Amino acid sequence: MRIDLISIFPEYFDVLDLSLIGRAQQDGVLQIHRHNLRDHTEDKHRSVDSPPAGGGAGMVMKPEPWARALEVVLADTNPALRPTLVIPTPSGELFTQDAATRLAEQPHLVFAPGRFEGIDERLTAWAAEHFEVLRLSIGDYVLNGGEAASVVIVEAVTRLIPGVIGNEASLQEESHSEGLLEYPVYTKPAHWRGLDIPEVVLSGNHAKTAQWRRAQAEERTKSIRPDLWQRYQSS
Ligand code: JBK
Repeated sequence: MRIDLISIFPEYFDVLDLSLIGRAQQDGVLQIHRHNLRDHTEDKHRSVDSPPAGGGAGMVMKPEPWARALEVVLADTNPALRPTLVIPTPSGELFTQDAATRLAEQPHLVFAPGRFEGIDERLTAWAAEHFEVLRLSIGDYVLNGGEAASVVIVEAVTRLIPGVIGNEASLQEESHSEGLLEYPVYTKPAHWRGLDIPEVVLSGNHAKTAQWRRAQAEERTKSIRPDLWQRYQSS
């Protein structure tokens, strides 16, 4: 998979050189390209924002530097493969594990994380001629920009690509892939600071342990995430 990230803070994405994603790049499973949005401005101040048309608070990102940066990415892309453009925004569709699974099947993802009050709406319309455009939100809270959301999406998506994480079983068993929260987990020692591992977990009875884990997962989901519980029951 190829990933292009365009930002006024391209160094933000240095974290993607660490750990499993860094290894995947070294192994050639992933190609990650970073671009500085300001390299695609034309004025001497390299400005990327201006006040909102119609008034209001804050600043809006101008569409032209984004279009130029995206054209540079397109120039380096097989035109037959329509890349996916991800615009992280609190006004987008909620990014879920299902969305991660779909994105993991794409050959080329491009991220356009905005700062300030977001990107001029016309950028989306222009980009739709060249990209599959997805406006995605990672959740209902306020961030300083789309960079952190981009990192979250890249991590959730790339770990699903064969060869990025070693252990397929742990990938499968992960919370959310079944629609339930994870059951409680323990490790040695059996007694720790006056707290014990539940007996059934130490019993060596795999059927009983599996039953207990399932019950715990259901109990947790019911009380902590009634929204997930409803969907789980109706599926
Ligand atoms: C938020 O993807 N998001 O959720 C997001 C992107 C950019 C700014 C934001 O405040 N929540």
